Amino acid sequence: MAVLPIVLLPDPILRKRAEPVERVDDTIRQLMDDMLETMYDAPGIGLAAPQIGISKRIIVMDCSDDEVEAEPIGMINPEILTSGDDTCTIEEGCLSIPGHRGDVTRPASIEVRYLDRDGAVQERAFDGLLAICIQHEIDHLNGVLFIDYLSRLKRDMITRKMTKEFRMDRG
Ligand code: GNR
Ligand code: NI
Repeated sequence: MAVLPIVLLPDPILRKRAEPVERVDDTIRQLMDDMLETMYDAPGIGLAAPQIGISKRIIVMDCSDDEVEAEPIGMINPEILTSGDDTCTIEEGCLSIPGHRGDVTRPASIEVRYLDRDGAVQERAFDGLLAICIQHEIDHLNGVLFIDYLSRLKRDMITRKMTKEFRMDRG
């Protein structure tokens, strides 16, 4: 297993639509293990493959609280089948936009179809923080970031700051 570097805004890979996985094999399973290790190391509650520079439709999450045992979930080619009518607003953050947060409103419950790490089709309903996290991660697969839901003023401010930091780090 390996902790991989996390790609930051404004890297253009974060704005690309990721490609579906055609075959779930050991390489994909290894990638999911590395993504989980990277996510736990960060630490974060979710990670999408584009965030480690790989434009494939793979996401991992763990929204269990610190007290209980880890509950890692990995999804390949996830699709939201239905969204509930109730919404939920929480302050989101993103490992690719460190130091910035903002309120985002999303459906509170969703039904998702995906392939698990054995390549088996799963259909499951989710609510609570996990439902929010899955939507945030699926957005990443579509080139969408949480700042896209904020006001233009706030989004532009965050983008400008991240771009400036990127230029400074590059020297
Ligand atoms: O670690 C994360 N926390 C978080 C908090 C609220 C809503 C979504 C998230 S996901 C984020 C990790 C991340 O950037 N995943 O793409
Ligand atoms: Ni994110």
